[in-house]
Amino acid sequence: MALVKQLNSGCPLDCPDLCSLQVDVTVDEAGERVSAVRGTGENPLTDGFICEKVRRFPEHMYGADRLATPLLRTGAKGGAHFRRASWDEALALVAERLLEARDAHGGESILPFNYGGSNGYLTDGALDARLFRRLGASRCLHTVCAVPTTRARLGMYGPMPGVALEDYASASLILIWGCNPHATGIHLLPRVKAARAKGAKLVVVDPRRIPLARSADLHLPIRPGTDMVVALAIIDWLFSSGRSDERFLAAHASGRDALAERAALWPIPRAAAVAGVPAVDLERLARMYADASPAVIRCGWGQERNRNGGGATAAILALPAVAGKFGVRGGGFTGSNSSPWRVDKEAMVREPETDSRAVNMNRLGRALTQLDDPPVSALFVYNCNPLATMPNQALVREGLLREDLFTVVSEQVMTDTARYADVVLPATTFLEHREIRKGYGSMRIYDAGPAAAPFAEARPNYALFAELLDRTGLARPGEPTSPEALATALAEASEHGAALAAGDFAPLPGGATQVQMVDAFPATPDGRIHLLPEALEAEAGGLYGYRDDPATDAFPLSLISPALARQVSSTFGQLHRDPASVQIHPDDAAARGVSSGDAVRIWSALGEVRCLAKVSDATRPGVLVLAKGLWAHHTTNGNSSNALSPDTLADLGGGACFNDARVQLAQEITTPVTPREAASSGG
Ligand SMILES: Nc1nc2c(c(=O)[nH]1)N[C@H]1C(S)=C(S)[C@@H](COP(=O)(O)OP(=O)(O)OC[C@H]3O[C@@H](n4cnc5c(=O)[nH]c(N)nc54)[C@H](O)[C@@H]3O)O[C@H]1N2
Ligand SMILES: Nc1nc2c(c(=O)[nH]1)N[C@H]1C(S)=C(S)[C@@H](COP(=O)(O)OP(=O)(O)OC[C@H]3O[C@@H](n4cnc5c(=O)[nH]c(N)nc54)[C@H](O)[C@@H]3O)O[C@H]1N2
Ligand SMILES: [Mo]
Repeated sequence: MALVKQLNSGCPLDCPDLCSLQVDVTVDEAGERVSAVRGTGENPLTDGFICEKVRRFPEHMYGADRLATPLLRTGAKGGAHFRRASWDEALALVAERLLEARDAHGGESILPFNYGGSNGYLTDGALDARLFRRLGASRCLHTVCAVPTTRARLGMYGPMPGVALEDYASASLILIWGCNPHATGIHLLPRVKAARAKGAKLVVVDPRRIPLARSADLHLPIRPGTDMVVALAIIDWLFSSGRSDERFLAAHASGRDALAERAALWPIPRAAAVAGVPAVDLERLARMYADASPAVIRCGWGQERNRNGGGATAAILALPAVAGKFGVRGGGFTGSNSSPWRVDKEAMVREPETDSRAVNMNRLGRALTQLDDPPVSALFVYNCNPLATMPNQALVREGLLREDLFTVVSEQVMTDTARYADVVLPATTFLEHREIRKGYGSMRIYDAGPAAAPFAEARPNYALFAELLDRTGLARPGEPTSPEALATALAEASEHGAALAAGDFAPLPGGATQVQMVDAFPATPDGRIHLLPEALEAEAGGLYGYRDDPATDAFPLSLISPALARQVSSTFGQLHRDPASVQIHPDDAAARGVSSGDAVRIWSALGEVRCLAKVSDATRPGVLVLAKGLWAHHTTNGNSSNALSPDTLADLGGGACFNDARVQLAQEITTPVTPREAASSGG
């Protein structure tokens, strides 16, 4: 095995940080292969260290589950019996079935289903959009993640950059709210550590004792879905104790009085009772926040995934305006998507958006089983593993089992979703194709060519969709189709095209570490901060209106499903085989006679999960924790936390309610095995 080259690249996986990478490529009898992936200093934020997951990326590329050739279904739906096929045969079939669906039932009978698999510009929302728009397909609304948080942030501040993660080192109070950087964005951690070494205080608002909470000055383990009233109570305290920054509000904000009025419904004792935390702790948080400067809020995603998620995020993002925390390095907020790159993808698509039927992706199960006029007859999944990651898993599975549904899955590995496909098409990874990507925590952008040859017959999405445009007769001469032409079109049309063309981890024009209200300003139409934007008020049917806990006597426990450190959503789940455990508080475990290691079942009206129990006081009483992104092989009955996640929607943006499940848990009843049976079944 000889090392042939070392190349620079960037990680496009769905994570805020955007690591700069160096990749070793070696050659042996199997051909050219990536043998090692490590961090570099090219992106100063990620500064030479990367997560365990991506260091193991060669195992994802060359492991037993990697897809080598196109596959056609031979057995029953979902049985994963396939035969190999040539690209020519597979693409001819897919093109024929897409046209047949359109001609027989109308374009809307086709549903493209995609998300941020790898968050790249060239592999998502480019030629795929051109193809599906020209087919008149239903539109997939990309609501699964960060939509309530984005709606709130844009409505209040417009696309104003967030506090750069590097600048956390300058803060004297860091408030981590609904975010777990140890699992989901590790490059914030050295900055938190640096700030603390200089005496900064750390506060965590999270139902769980996440790793950062162990050393925090204050941890508020609130009930899931109560963030809105917690933030409103702090706002009320700031107003009523004379700690609001009235000069700042008068100069820069609208909606001050309306916000104060809504917050006045939530004095600290009332909010604390609803959130299930001591009122003294909530008041301590309000006081610490008022006293500290620079004070920064890292507002994550955990608080958005419930019925109150949009209003919760809006109330959290109102805090720095009310308390006057902007205008200093290390002061302000960082939201779910903090780098407002203005990149015009339409220049690549070259086909206007249609007004065809919109399908909220959080309701895939309903779309496949309940939509008519026309029903979905062709489903095309790429950059996504919906059976593992979308709510109401039983309904998604029921849909995928429909005999009259033609399902195409373009994938890198044999995922749970791919097992239900009629046609599986092998896709390249980011190290095998060109990709352009921005960070959503890192204020940088990069453009990297392929590091190694594609594995076996895998093809990049841009090649797949260019070929399908040709085969369906929907291609037009002179349009950009190659990655080079797409990249040029993107750079030429974009406001930030120069940075894009510069490629190598170029910073946001204006700098990678802009100070809010000094270098970066609200980018709303009137340049002001809107504390109660009319559009959000209308959409939420009353912003900041708290919707009660949906728990019932039958289903009294909350189930939340946070990220794992070892996976990115479901990506890499094929590399882990150990059984999943649900975390349960000792009080809840004792009431049910459950001990660590016991087999348990968790159920609701939607479904059931069978897995192991882990008794731990890292979660609060009444709250169960079962990770997101699990695969069928991680649980005893093949269901994941999404078998229990409702397909109800958040108050803004049609967002997902993964952290709003209400369930019951009991020991799994297994028929006791008698010693005689055990002896005779041996061997
Ligand atoms: N390793 C890894 N990295 C990732 C990902 C991954 O899956 N794995 N996913 C990427 C993606 S797609 C995203 S969106 C981000 C997500 O990044 P994070 O938001 O950090 O991830 P989560 O684990 O979903 O949620 C964060 C925390 O919210 C808490 N939480 C749950 N419900 C509530 C609530 O009602 N209120 C409050 N205050 N907290 C609550 C959870 O206990 C959890 O600790 O991470 C990205 N990075
Ligand atoms: N219970 C619960 N469920 C959740 C969440 C939660 O908090 N709780 N979080 C939600 C969130 S935040 C998110 S973002 C979603 C993510 O859910 P998904 O969007 O389904 O993301 P992944 O599970 O990472 O799956 C992405 C797939 O795309 C494939 N892929 C990557 N690059 C390419 C490519 O270039 N071409 C093709 N064809 N395929 C590619 C990968 O192999 C992988 O299988 O999960 C959601 N699901
Ligand atoms: Mo996400």
